[in-house]
Amino acid sequence: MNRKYFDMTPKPLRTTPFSIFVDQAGYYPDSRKKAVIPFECDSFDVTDINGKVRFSGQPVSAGYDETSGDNVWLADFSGLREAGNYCVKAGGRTSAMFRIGGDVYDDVFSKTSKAFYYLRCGCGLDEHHAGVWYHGKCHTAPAKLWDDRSVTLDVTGGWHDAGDYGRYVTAGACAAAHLLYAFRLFPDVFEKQDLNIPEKGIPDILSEVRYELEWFLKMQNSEGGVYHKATTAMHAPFVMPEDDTAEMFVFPVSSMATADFAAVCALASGIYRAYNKELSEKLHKAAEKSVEWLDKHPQFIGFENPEGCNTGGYGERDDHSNRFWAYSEMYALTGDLKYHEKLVSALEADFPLTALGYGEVGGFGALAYILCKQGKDVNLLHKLKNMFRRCADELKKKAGKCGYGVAMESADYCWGSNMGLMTKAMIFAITDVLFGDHTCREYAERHLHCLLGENPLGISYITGVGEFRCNYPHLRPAFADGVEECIPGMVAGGPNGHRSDPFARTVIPEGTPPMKCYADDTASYSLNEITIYWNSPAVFVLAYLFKK
Ligand code: 9MR
Ligand code: ZN
Repeated sequence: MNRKYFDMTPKPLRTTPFSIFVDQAGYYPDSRKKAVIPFECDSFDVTDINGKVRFSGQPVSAGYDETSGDNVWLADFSGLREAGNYCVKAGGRTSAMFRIGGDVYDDVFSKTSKAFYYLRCGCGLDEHHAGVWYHGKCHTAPAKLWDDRSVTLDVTGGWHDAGDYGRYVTAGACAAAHLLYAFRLFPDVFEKQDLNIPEKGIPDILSEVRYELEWFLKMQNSEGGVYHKATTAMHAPFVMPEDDTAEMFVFPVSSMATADFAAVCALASGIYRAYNKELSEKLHKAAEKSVEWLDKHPQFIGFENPEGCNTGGYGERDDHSNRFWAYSEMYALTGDLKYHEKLVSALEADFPLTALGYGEVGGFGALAYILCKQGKDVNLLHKLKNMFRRCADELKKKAGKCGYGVAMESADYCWGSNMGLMTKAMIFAITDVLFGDHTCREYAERHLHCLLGENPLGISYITGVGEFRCNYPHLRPAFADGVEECIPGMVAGGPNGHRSDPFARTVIPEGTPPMKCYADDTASYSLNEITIYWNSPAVFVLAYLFKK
């Protein structure tokens, strides 16, 4: 079967067969464990796979939850610590099967980390490493500069951004930064990880990120400016990547791409120094060249799609946070005071200092400064650290108001809401690391539980993980490969109250509570696409929670 043609006819929505909601990957033995029950009942049981009752309790009301539109009750079974497979049962209804054990996140950590390999562009995926999801070499032809078609460039490599085959520098820098900071803060959990990828010798996650870094390096021009993106003019049809043979273009330099490039190359230079000196030096020089470009071009150079192009824009309104991030990473790498001056003056602009996104990147710049070994201005250090603590405190309050224990308000359910869910969990992880506030761990776990099925749709938002999981993301190869089981480890964008595509508006009635505005259907790009920077924060959170 080769389903080459994409069918937008609404299909009946698959709905969860479960009415009690749990993390379908499971729970650590010593963690708090709470199933969410959206109906009133007097008691609940936790049964093992032979149907034997292993724990019983009384659900506690958590009141009305605005984001799901339900009254919810919590079934706390934290007292059950024995490893095994279980279900929660109440009022004649049941949850999905889940496990309790010390290794419950091994599989999902491995799959979400491996997802980047499946998105590699330009190399082809062989059966040995990709299993049934192998495919041919894609996007290998030379690209043309959009603004001067007489110039051809080699920009092969890197990861496909998402469900589309575009490659965008700011989006890639964000994903790489999540992964590199995860490695930096939790190196042990990556040292042992075996992702079955072609490269050997250094931790697999670093080989994987290197694949993206090598592509970044090709996106820098001779003056140090960095091209914003490499894509075809229009999004490809739903074909395999090797069948997307439309002409590839390289779009103009933006100051955001240049700054993010400098930042991530500087960050990577420091990390790869211990593994590959040559690469580390190459990254250092490239970063330096791009910050020089930034100095020469103090004005903001944004990006908007030119006429005749409909691929991703990733436009930003300003580049303040990007410049701050670049100077902060350069200072962290070199200790050169000229970068300290520049990062301090970049801070005169007003932007969020805990943001870990693809547009607002202030949190990465803050982390660079906080974690670096160079001399620091103590007041600035405290200010930046306390931003994370204050943010975590705010998020704890919000999480307390939500029946599912996540710091998500109605407005947070926008396009790619699962990124918000995971970057909030990152804030908890970072606050735990910086302040030793271990209460953060339980909050981060609840955010992960929500992603993995403890949500009002009872669905795991990660392909290949959980008994009832998304399987039909808006992801070209997953559609075109004819394989029923989706490429595993991909995080779906998730619920989006705005229902920002025609399919979503057709199948999800207006007024649906935002946490329920989701459909596992290829047609819905605003609910069910995948992207590298929705996967990467999940990897960060899993690395934090991972138990050795
Ligand atoms: O992730 C982006 C989301 O936050 C925006 O709301 C949306 C609309 O501008 O665009 C998303 O980014 C898409 C990008 O432009 C192209 N590749 C797929 C991305 C995910 O949908
Ligand atoms: Zn490709």
